[in-house]
Amino acid sequence: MLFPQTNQYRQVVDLSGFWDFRFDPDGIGEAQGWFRDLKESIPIAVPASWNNQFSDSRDYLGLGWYQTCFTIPWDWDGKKIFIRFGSVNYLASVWLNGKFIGQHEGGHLPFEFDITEDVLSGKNLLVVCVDGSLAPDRVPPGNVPPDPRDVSFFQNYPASNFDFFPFCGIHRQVWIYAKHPAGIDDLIVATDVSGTTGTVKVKVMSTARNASVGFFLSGHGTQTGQQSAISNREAETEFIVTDAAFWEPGAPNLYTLKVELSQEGQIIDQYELSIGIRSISIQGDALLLNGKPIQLKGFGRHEDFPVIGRGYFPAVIIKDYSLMQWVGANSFRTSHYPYSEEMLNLADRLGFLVINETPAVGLFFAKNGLAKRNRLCTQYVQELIKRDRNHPSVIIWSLANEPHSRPGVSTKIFKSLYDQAKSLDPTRPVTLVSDIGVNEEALEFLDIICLNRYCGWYTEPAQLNLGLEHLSIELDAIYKKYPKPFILTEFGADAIPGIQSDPTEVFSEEYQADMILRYIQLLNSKSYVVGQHIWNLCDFKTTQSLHRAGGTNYKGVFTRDRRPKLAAQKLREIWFQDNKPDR
Ligand code: BDP
Repeated sequence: MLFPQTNQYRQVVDLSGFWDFRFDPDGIGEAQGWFRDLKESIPIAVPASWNNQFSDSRDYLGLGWYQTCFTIPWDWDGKKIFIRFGSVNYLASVWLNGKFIGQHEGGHLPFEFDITEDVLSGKNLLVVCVDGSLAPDRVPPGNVPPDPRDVSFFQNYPASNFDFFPFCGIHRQVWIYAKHPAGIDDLIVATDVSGTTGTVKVKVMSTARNASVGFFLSGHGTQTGQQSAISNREAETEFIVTDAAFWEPGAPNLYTLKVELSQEGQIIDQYELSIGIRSISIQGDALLLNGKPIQLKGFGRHEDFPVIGRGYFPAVIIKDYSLMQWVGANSFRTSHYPYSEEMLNLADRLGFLVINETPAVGLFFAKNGLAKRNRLCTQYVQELIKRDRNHPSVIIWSLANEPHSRPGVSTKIFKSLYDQAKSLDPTRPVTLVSDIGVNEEALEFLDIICLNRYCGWYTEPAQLNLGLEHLSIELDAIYKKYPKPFILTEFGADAIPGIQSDPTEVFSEEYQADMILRYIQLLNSKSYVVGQHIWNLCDFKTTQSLHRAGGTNYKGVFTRDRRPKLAAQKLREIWFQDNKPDR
């Protein structure tokens, strides 16, 4: 799915701004025809979560109605017109000029509708009903019947089945865009390297008849073009780039790929993409980028900031990259859902490696709702890979985070998601992030082992020596059974800023810093470990429970407003100084 762009042949209009809004706690809006005109509304900012925009809406996760008006530019006559939503959490129903045009389930991934037949030349009325409620048959799930063994310590409100606040609303931009009716529908780029030569394979999809495609690749001394005819709705080409400037952290070289679609000698559409020439592969227990072993140093993160919640906020994206650069990180995981497309565009440009995760967090395998959850997981894998497969920064797909796997049942499900990911994209390793360890049956077929561990925190609390001893034994045992590359995708401790202690004590900045440094020492001593991702880059909002003071997870090495804790300073001393590819 292509990111909208404006050029001579396609135009995008961003509908961000202040929209009209109304909560619908009793679910009466549809019966009362609110989709025809939303009365008694209040203003709301789009994009942003609704939860922190008003004084009384933080925990409201029900229905909310949005409305705005737009006018189509005069020169869009004869074009195909789409409305595209970057992310709406959780379930979006859309009406245009009183007519229902479609629905999309799942936050964090884009969706669009062809509205060519429904737009008016004058003012258009767009109404979106967002359902943010948590349910056991949604992914990620919530309001899951509690396990009777759980003590109140683990109960949370609102009852999400995951450890971040279930923000809801229109989280990313809403765009209308126009292109030629037979324009470019999609574009797939796959690159490979051999010695100093790069290969760039490009496939273009279009319904245009008697059409041809011009492919142009430029950058780093290369300027070359090729032509190919559309047949069976596709055209393909391959560039061989000698002495290519490969893409990698520290040298994120990008080329410009321009694709021009012509009919009867006339250009009817054009699309431009920044691409990086690189390969990613696994050899034994090593992860290779451009044929050379790499070590991931970085974080799990969240799209989370005061007031806007999970809303798209460009300045925070820039700030987070600058914090990651400041400590010397080279990678992150999009825990626990796909991040904005702009975040990935910048990862390409700034040279960050990304483990790209679907929104399947807190998955459980009780029969109730299982078929629906599976269907959603399949949908998310498809939507994610189609959205992000052209990014050089994306090196690994993650199918889920910490599923509550059940032997026999979950393994089959993950095998089919794994096969689906591989058939959509044979070029990247596929994983899932487990907290089960050696008994996670899916480790058998996953390409890379990803594990989350909190030894010295949730287990062996305050006993770091003992925790690290156990961790070391466990990692070796996993490697013995599954000799594959290994990434510790989460480790860390809560540190409340300003709490100091000597000797170290849980919740102090010293304990967090000490734990992180000693984990890194241990991980560096194991040859099969190819990545260390600290949980978390920044403190983030959670639901309320007895182990989340002030509804906040304090495992950030930076505070929620992006100030460094002691751990960030220490990390900079080791990662930033030691920032060369090792092994
Ligand atoms: C892990 C989860 C992560 C939590 C973290 C924690 O993957 O979402 O925030 O624990 O408890 O198990 O801090």
